[in-house]
Amino acid sequence: METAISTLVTQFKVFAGKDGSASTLSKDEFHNLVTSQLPNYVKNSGNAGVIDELMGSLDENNDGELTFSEFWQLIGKLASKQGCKCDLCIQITHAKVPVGEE
Ligand SMILES: [Ca+2]
Ligand SMILES: [Ca+2]
Repeated sequence: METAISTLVTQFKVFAGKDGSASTLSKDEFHNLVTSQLPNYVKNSGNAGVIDELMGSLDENNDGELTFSEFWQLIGKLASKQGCKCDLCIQITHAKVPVGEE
């Protein structure tokens, strides 16, 4: 379980560290993360604006940046929406945001 979560945290940090604040995702960084890590999500929607909408729905405080806990909601949504029963998704669905990532 800790391995799966730390993989996600690592991925988040790789993308978040590209510009601006290293602990939050800007719109461009979020775009890069989604298109490279979740290509099917974008492809299936058939809508280029889907990433912007998605970012808007996750950005709870509307500051244009996603913190790890804001981003985490997306992972939880994807895991539950797809009803995936792989170990990772089950762990994610039941996991809490790791303390100290805020
Ligand atoms: Ca950043
Ligand atoms: Ca935010």
